[in-house]
Amino acid sequence: MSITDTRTVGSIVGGQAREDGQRVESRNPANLEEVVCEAVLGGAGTFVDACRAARAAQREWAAVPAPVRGNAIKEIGRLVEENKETLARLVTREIGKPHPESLGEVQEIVDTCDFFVSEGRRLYGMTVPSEMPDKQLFTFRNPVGVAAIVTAGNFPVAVPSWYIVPALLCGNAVVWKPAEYAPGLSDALARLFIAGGLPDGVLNVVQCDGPTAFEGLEQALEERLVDKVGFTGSSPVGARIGELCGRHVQSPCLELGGKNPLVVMPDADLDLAVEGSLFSGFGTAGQRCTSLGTAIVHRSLHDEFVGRLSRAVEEAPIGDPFADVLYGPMIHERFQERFLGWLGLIEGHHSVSGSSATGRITSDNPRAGFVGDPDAGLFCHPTIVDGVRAEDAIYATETFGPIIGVAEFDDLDEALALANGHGYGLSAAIYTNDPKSVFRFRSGVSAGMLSVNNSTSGAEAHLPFGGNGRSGNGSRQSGVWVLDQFTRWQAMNWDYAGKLQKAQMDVAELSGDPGFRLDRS
Ligand code: UN1
Repeated sequence: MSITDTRTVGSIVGGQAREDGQRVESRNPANLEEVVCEAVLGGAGTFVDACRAARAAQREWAAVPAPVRGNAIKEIGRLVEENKETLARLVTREIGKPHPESLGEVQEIVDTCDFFVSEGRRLYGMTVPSEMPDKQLFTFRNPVGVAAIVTAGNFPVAVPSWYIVPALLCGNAVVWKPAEYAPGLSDALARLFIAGGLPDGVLNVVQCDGPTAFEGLEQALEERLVDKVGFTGSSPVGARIGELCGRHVQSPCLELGGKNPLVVMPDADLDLAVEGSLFSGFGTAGQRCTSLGTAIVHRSLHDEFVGRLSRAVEEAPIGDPFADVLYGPMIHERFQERFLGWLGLIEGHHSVSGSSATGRITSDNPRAGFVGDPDAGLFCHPTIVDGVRAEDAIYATETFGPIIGVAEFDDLDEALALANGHGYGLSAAIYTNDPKSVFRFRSGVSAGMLSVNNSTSGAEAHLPFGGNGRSGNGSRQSGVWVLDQFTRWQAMNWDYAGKLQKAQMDVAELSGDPGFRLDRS
């Protein structure tokens, strides 16, 4: 059976399929006639049951030696790699990502598994000298327990793997609530994970909508069934999750929105900056948390930059995500409606360029060179808003979709003020060849991730990923940094002196005159 043979998809709780609940269809956003699968959405009770199943399975999983848990991750990575093309095709069918981007998304899971396989043979603690003789100090990483992971639909398999792979490797059990508009993908990924050798209950999947998951999480936290929450999604929902976790003295891992700046310095390679802006702003139809928000361009290059970028956007093919296009459809109707709402922010505001039309691409509101049938799916025109200033609503609003703003600056301090002023701090880019500008920008920008002469999106899978301010609470995913999300440090001291030694009080003195006395008389 192929991993994509899933006509009806339900939750997986303690290794059992749950097929009771409201039935919804998942449709191909590039061709709404095509039903990708049918999903059964569970209730808050399903979420709580999944947390119970995870709680019951976690201790035994934690007792499996970490290198053996690593072997399961190795097997999962191999299975994902073997199914790369099939899974990538499903990414394109279910959420409309252009096929090369979908392949990249699946590769990100493989890279994540590769990294954490060997982490199973590290998970290093330390041996630390004691201040007393015949005593040794140690640190150990312990699993946190049950991790509840809530993820978004724009990276329906890669971003979940950033949480689930390290969480499992560290000995936690997981309850995953994927985006309800990508159920075929979450089911396929979960089946690959389970086929990799996870015992029942170690990975549970709850297909449900956001408010239901929130209700379930509230109850599960109340019953002390969840020890860590991971959330990727919007800043307002992240704030609510942070509040809820705070009530239970927990700090969640929050990966939230962005309004990512791309600064073009006067010495920039303009072709490179235009190419980077095109990919950052319009790749995945602007539906990445790392998508370009505002290009902040030095006044001396502004007109040339806007002219070249507008031309590049005009000429870019848009449409069928299986064809060679810059971008395909919006992920889901909900994303399209929200995006069309944001377009209200620019009405009558500034000159709009990049395309003669805005809003939905249809046969009545066409785009030249569109690839495929625009009426079949959820396609939107690309929009460039010039003349953005710090006081404009669009400057501080994350507009998840194919739209970017352009602002001008005269000196680097002004560029930095524009890069930071909205309070988001996820990703930023600077185009320059001047090391002084690079390092002044690096230390001045609030973003957690920074590119020099590259786009705001496209983070590699083993560097810390995450943001500050409205973009997150400082938690980081990926690489060794995520281990601090899914383990807790335990300190141990071992005294073999055979008598009680008191820290700070029984500390041995150096014999003789220390010779360093400062005599104040
Ligand atoms: C996201 O949009 O939530 O850096 C994650 C990137 C991707 C991940 C984006 N590797 O654009």
